[in-house]
Amino acid sequence: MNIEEIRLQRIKIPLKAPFVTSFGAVSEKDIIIVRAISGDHVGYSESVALPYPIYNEETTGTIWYMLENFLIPKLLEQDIQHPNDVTDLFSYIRRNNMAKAALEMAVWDLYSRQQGIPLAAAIGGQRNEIEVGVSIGIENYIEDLLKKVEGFLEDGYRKIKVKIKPGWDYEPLKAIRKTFGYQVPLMADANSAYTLSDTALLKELDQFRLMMIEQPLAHDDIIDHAKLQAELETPICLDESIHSAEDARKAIDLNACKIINIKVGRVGGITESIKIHDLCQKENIPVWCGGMLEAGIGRAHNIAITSLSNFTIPGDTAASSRYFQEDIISPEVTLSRPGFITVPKGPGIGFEVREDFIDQLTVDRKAFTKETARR
Ligand code: OSB
Ligand code: MG
Repeated sequence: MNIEEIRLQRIKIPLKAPFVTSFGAVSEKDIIIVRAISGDHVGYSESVALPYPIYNEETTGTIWYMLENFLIPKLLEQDIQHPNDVTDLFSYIRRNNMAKAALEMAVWDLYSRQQGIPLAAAIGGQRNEIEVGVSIGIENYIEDLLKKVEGFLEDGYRKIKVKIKPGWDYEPLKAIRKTFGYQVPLMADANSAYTLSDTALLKELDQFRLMMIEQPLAHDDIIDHAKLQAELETPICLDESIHSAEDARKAIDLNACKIINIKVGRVGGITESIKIHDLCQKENIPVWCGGMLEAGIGRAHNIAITSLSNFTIPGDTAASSRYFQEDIISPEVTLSRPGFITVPKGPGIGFEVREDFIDQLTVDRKAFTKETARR
């Protein structure tokens, strides 16, 4: 692939409103834009970690450190033939999946641009448009939540996901069902806020006939989720617990979940995401694409991965305007019709990157070549 240079550019971009979950609030995205350069071609990605280690152990700062000290030197050390090779190159490094993915995704974008085809086509995606939902954070008042649900339903979003935590679970879900009925595709995401001792309460939620409950138990658990799934009618979807195809295999084997949320960053890249996708397809486990409040470049990658055939449940990839005043790509991501986003037809991620706007948001940058990367 002849990758000559990797450039990192760290930007901060405020969210329109703080996003609140059971693990804390985020009011600004802190992102590393990665460019993989070969001749006239540039592949782009963005890091998806939060600024603090509250969703997983990584942060934007740890990603920069891993990229600079280990991942970029390793990648530039030899020439790779195909983006699939990146996963093997990085396999000697434990975890740090979001750091690995940040580089691997840029290589995949570069590869598809070198081939002159859309990223979606390069990974085997079939869809021309993807079906999407929206994730709503924890609100202070049920009235505020209902207003948001109403607005997103008007936009046509095909799945409403609400964040829950102890004390904000039964009542908000009941209010949504009472106000909008049982036809609304509704799910809850607990981000690990419960334990098996909450089983009785979680069983109470069965009455709301949720599409699924996402990650009710510990971020590193599979076993207790299997115990809980045996007690619940509501399907469990795992997010935080799945870091690899091997994790997915074990979770499916133990009946710890009936659905899996794939986040490319969390599992270390596009190649591993495809592996999980294919395994789940074989095992009749539907998947959907999760989100990390991505700006446009990450959002474009999410659109591409969702074009794969077993992404049969609407993902969390909402329009840019749901998160940001202005996005770093052009055009920004919009719904092409209610509840759907068109998969772009241009090469790579298929959106123009707004270099000027990214420069305005920049707080740090560094370039690496074969010569300068080696320590
Ligand atoms: O658990 O899916 C999650 C955001 C940040 C960290 C974790 C999660 C989320 C979301 C929002 O639910 C998804 C999105 O809209 O990007
Ligand atoms: Mg989640």
